[in-house]
Amino acid sequence: MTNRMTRVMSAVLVLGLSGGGLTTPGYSHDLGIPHDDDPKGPSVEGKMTGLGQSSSPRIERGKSYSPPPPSMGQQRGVVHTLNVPALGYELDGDVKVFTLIAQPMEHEFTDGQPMDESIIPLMNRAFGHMASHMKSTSQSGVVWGYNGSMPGPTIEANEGDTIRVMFKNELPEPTSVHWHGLEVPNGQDGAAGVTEAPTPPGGTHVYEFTLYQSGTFMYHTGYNVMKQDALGLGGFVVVHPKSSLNKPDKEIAILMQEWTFAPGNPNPNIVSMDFNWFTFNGKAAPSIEVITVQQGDRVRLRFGNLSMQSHPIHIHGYTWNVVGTEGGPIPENAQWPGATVNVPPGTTRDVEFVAWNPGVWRLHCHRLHHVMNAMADMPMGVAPHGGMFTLVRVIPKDPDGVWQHPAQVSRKGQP
Ligand SMILES: [Cu+2]
Repeated sequence: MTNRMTRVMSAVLVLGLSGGGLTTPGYSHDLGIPHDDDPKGPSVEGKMTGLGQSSSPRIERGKSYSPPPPSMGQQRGVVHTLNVPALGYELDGDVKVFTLIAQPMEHEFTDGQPMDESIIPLMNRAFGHMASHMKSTSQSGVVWGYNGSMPGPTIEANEGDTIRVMFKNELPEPTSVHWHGLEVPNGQDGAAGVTEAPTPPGGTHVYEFTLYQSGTFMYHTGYNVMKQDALGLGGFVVVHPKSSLNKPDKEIAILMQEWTFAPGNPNPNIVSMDFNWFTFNGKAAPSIEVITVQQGDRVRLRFGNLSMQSHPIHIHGYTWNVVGTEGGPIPENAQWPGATVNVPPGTTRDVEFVAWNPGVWRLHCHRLHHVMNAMADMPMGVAPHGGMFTLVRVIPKDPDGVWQHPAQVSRKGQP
């Protein structure tokens, strides 16, 4: 925990315990974080801290949360979820067994430092007055995630697999896991209060079902959804098709969320509908990973939206095909081309393109205030910093090659 974060959290604790200021009910929502100077010692793993297994709304110091399960971070799949780990699994016979633990956590949305722009030629830099604005503000928050990650780690499996998810609730209130877009038996839907009882704090629940679809799906809380989704409880489920035709060379997943922060308050305001922070995979630019591919790669981008608004995601330099939704793959003759794909709330959109065009290209939400974020020290969206913004870097096969549009190449091939 950084000193700055410790100070922020100490302030929250003091205010929370005194019942003043920040702790309006349902807003600062009892997210206690122990101090590093707590007599019981610092918390497990630094980031995995919080309230312990209590349904009491009061802050309890010195409790800590489980470290991530040992299978975490074993990259078994092929999808790269920027800034977010994959969820490993263990096999029980043919069943892929995943462990998912819902927990409060501290999360850094951005450190505000300029992104590594070494990939951009020096002569393209901003200068003078503009350059002084290139640093964005930093922002950390107290959120709810899974296995120490917000959004949760990506679950990846194949069409036809049976998966079992061992779920544990380390939140201070009941929760459940809903499998968004997946055709599961009613009892596995995770709609707590309808198809199952919510899992209480400290409780466990086992989900098990077979995957009959392929595509990009999501998981998110199925209980007290407005609050728990707004605090970050979501992630991807990617199911690969049986067919190995047209397999992409690079697969990237990007989950979109939005937040309301008041200056100096690390607790997202979950009752506000006036969002001022916008994230890809829990990160705001300049802290979102750059997507790096080789020229000629077939690239699939999987977008998911767990926010309250649609996000039209735009790429420079390319026309992609929209090849999938949360309903699975779109038949080839029904796919549509574009350079912007709108991703409405609760949907996923897969796009694909062949990375023929070398260079460094912007990829961002085209609601332009979603690439700015509030409180960012930057001139009104001019600098490439803040919000839903990253770069696609296409490394040329031949750095000295002459730029050619594919139409030129195919024309040349004609008699
Ligand atoms: Cu947007």
